[in-house]
Amino acid sequence: MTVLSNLAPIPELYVSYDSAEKLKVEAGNFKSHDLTPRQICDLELLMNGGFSPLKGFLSEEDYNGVVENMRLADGSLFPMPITLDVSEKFADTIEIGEDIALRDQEGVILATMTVTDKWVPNKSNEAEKVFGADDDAHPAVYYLHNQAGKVYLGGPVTGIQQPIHYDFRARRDTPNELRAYFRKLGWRRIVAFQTRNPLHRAHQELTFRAAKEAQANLLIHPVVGMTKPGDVDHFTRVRCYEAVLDKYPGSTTTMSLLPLAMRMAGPREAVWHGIIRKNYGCTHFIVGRDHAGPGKNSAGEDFYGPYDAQDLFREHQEEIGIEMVDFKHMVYVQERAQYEPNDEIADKDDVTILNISGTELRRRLSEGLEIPEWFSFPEVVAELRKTKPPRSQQGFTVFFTGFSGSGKSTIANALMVKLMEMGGRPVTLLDGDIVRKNLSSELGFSKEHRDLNIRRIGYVASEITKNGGIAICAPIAPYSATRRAVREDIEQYGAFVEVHVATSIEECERRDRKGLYKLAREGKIKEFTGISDPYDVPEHPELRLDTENVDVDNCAHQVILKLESMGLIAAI
Ligand code: PPS
Repeated sequence: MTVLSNLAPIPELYVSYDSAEKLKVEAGNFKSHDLTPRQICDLELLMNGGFSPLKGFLSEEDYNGVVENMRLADGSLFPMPITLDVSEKFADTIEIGEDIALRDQEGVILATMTVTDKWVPNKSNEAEKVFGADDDAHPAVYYLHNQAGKVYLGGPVTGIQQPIHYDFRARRDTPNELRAYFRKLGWRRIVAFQTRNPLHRAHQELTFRAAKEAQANLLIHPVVGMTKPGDVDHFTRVRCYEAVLDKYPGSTTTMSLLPLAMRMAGPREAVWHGIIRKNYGCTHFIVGRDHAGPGKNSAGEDFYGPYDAQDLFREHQEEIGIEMVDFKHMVYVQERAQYEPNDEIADKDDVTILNISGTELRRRLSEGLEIPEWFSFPEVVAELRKTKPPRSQQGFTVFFTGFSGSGKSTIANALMVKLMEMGGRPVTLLDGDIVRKNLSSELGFSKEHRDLNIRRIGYVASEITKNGGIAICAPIAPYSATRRAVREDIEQYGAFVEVHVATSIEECERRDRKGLYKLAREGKIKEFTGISDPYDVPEHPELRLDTENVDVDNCAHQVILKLESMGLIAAI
């Protein structure tokens, strides 16, 4: 197929400046929905034409078509349900035909929507059909079941203003801005490269080759909306991309940032990415091995086959009007000191092929090990090292859990002193009793209040961890689901070391240091953990401490040894 770009402007959903000002005032009286970060990304691409032909959040009929066979009710191809999920409580207040205001997280009205549809989706069916499995290990399925509201609202959107971005403004373009840029430069064949990772030499080589093969100019089009949890943050990535841009021959290549919220939907996602790039004026699109793959499912297997995305894209490229350039797996051939496509190396047995996987790269970064020049550019490695110092310099949280009187506070204090003696990072102790005097002074011991207490401790610990400090927490934290949630909050920024202080309830009651067990037995304290309220024993803590036959100093020392074995403190 031969595609030449049609760079005429595409329709946007914005009203004119004057009308926007009026509409904004009017919309102040509408019921309003505060958009989630993902919905803000979706809205931006709806309004600027990136999701063309969509004119708003999907109606029920369009949704059913997209879920079942990747088509809107009018037959146009669209593989991803772009839906406005809301709470039941909000949905109950909305009448069909009503206009609502869509606000960002600070309350700024970005758009209005006329609600034409309101329905409760079958989320399991959506998960099966769109993502291939109803399995929470898939990040978009997890989102669907655990974060998205129960009800979907659909209807056409009227754009008032773009979401506000304060970062990298000069690098952000709407489809029409990019089309105008291509027109101005006389670019008629443009190959887009989608990425959510830093670029290393192999990527630079493959994108360069793809552009040569397609006889096209190159658009590096990284996603800066939402990517897979755990990815390198986009601030770091953009600084890395800027360093790599200099490595391409002058004026052949440009970079623009795409505010997309990825779903990691593999084959469907690839087709969606193609439609978006077509809207941005591109003629070619690079599709890799395992494009937008979400990793392993809960049975430890890949969600999609490595070439499923390429196969589905090939089927639809004519209709989208964008040609696929399939990704070459580039490897480094040491003897020839260059990158070559793996499947084109005829003398494989006679040469040394070098490759560093993503996992190996992360290991080297976290342990402060060398990253060779053949693998990446020094500027990129320097940026990555700034964001991800070795583990022994990163922040982390030690989270003690156990019954009242189990010895958590005493061991936590001893640990704090030992860590302060070592120096290097600030140490903060968030002890159960102290937190309840300060941060959570108004809370009691109902399940709801305990959860709130632990989530607050987790929030403070995650901030400390993010900023390179050591947080030591010592609450009872009786419920495993809450501990898991706190672990997830903290692991975005650093290690979470759960230590179960496994003193038995009998021993705690025998010690009864504060006299509380006696009162609990007498019914004078209600909902007392271990007596009249449950404690979920941690199944897989990083460390379990037996305090009944071991002294405090030794317990704290066991924690230090654990931290050392995890690389969190330098060897002692
Ligand atoms: S929780 O469940 O994690 O929110 O509890 P936490 O904040 O760690 O509890 C701190 C101390 O409160 C005392 N206390 C009780 N504990 C358990 N159940 C009930 N009903 C209760 N009422 C008061 C108890 O002494 C806890 O102190 P520690 O330091 O654990 O001995």
